[in-house]
Amino acid sequence: MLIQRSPNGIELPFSSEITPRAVFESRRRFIEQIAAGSIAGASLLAMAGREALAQTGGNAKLGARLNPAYSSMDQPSAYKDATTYNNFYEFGTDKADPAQNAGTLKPRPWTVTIEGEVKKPMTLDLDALLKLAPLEERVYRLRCVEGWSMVIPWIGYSLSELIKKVEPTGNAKYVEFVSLADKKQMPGVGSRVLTWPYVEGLRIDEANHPLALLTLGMYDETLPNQNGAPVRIVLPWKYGFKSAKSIVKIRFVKEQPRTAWNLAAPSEYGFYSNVNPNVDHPRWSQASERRIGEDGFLARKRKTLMFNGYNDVASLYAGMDLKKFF
Ligand SMILES: Nc1nc2c(c(=O)[nH]1)N[C@H]1C(S)=C(S)[C@@H](COP(=O)(O)O)O[C@H]1N2
Ligand SMILES: [Mo]
Repeated sequence: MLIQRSPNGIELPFSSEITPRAVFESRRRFIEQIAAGSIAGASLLAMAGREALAQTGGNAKLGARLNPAYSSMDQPSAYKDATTYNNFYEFGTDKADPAQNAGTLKPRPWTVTIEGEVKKPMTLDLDALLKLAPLEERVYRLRCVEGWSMVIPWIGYSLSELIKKVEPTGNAKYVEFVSLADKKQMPGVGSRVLTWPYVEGLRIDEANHPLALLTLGMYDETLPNQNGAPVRIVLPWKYGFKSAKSIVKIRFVKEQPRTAWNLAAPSEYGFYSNVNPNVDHPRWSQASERRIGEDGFLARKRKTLMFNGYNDVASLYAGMDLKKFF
């Protein structure tokens, strides 16, 4: 491990084990912010000595370039945390279940069928998806409605790249994402916690927002099964459950899709599910959050930000009452 001295003399560990260029670039920007005095001392202390990026899973490398314009300065979560503390109910409801049980998922061969209100419906295999647009690394915060968050360097490209290819018709008002539901590969499918398949949805303008990421990897490797291999979406301004994993179908539709969580508990899970500290979930306050990995003696609750801090998306909801459309 290389130790680099920042402009104000604080020593930061440089992880050279993985994505050296991306790590270097993000740390350099981090250092610039420290120099500018815009990062609090507390977060600096919290990251000191941590080896968040030291260990990855050994999946195929993707060689993506960091997109600094769409990346958080927050310290990325440890790969270990991001891959052992998961929600993926197709593999069980405990946080440790997906890492334990998702070995039966077969992420190759895989196809995604794009259908509905489009001029060019198509079925793409994984290689076609990997080549559809240049892969970018984007360090996004992911906020779960249960009150925890992580910071993950995802790999993919804007979902809008795919949407362009299929040419939606004027009737395409919403986009529906359907996850795989195969009992043979997924021991949790058949349990009564949710209706299967897992379905999520977006309004078409939300789906076209550049932050919406069609995701094929993380930590510069292909996705681990428990994180939704081989392809998922990541919507950093929405609660984590909107980011459907292991997608097999993308449908362009006229009507607002009935999502799995909305069907299970309509009073708890609305369609929009934008991160909003002012609207509490009936069981969990949304005002603050616990960053996974920050549970040492320096642990502190972080204030949850409107749209999870991604204010770029605010114009999508101009004029909407976000307490009503939660
Ligand atoms: N198909 C499917 N997608 C899913 C889920 C799920 O149970 N099934 N859980 C969601 C929830 S609640 C969260 S918080 C995120 C977690 O993503 P991660 O495990 O990669 O952090 O995935 C979301 N996508
Ligand atoms: Mo979640």
